[in-house]
Amino acid sequence: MPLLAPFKTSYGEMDIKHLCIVKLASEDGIEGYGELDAFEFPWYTEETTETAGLIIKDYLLPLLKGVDLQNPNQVNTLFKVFRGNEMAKAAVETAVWDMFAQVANQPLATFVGGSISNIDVGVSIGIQESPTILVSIVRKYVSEGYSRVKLKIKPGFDVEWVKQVRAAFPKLNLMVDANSAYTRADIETLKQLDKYDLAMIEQPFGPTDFVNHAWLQRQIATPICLDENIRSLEDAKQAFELKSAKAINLKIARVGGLAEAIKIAEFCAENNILVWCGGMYEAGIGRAHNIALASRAEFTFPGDISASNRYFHQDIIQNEIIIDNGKIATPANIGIGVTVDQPVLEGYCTKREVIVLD
Ligand code: OSB
Ligand code: MG
Repeated sequence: MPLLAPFKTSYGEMDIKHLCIVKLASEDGIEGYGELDAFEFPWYTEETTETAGLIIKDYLLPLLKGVDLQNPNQVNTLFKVFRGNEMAKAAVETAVWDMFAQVANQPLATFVGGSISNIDVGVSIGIQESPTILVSIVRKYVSEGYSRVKLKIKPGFDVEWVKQVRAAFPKLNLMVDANSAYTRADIETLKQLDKYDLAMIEQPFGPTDFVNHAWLQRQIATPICLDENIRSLEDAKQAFELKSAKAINLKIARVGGLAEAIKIAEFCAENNILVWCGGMYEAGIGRAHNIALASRAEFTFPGDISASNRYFHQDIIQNEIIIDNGKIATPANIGIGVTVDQPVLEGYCTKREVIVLD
């Protein structure tokens, strides 16, 4: 799916979102949908659309063969025999959750323990050429109702950009995300960013670096939020023990699915770590899964859950996700609660594979 505008992070620029949609069907006719979050290139984690597709087909789906699932949480346990590949696992696991919610005759949000029917939403804005352009883009999203704004930063595109946005919007719930672009040598820049009343600084250092994040957190007042570092509940516990972060950007796909995500959300709430729902430019199916998770009571900070039209000309679901009065309504229909627009999906489709587990 082409993105409305290229999105630039410290990793690079993206203008097309490669999608892989997983549709599971049971013998008794129940269908569940999951969306793979991996990108074309392995810059956020090691996975790509291609590698995850292969892992799903050759390793994960065979694990479900002949298993009489009683509970969607079993999938997380079954998949633990294989290391990593969290996004591939999540694409399948979330489809199983959709099926079980339908069997329970509940919206997925209710089924996963959610209770918030209108969620606050935030927007993530890519790196812009100049602070002036950035300020005008922020203004557009604020006028659309986004109640929190995240700015992507990298060295050379940071303090001045943040300074000008803060000057234009003194009260805005504002934060930055570096996607691992800084090192200890950048401490002076990071201390400068500490002056702009940011809600948090997301992932300044390397993707497996707990120690240096703790080192930085001791020197700045702004909470550090970890994204890339947190791939499991164990990682969240490690961040807590080492005091590497005060917040976690929780993405279903990065932690291997909804079961692990729920455990992490519970751990964060119990240990006073701010947890919120991140995004990966999902199309409608992944977006619906994110909304279900974010409807749980632990999610008190607006997530990177924007409307369908923030990224796409046309989403793959019939009623696109919209913002109304600054909020997104949790779908009330059973399962993921959105209906896949088959002709639109077909229109984007370049390859289809049918796998029969018998
Ligand atoms: O770091 O949170 C991130 C998108 C792709 C990969 C990593 C990240 C992001 C975003 C966009 O920030 C979030 C969204 O709006 O979906
Ligand atoms: Mg991030």
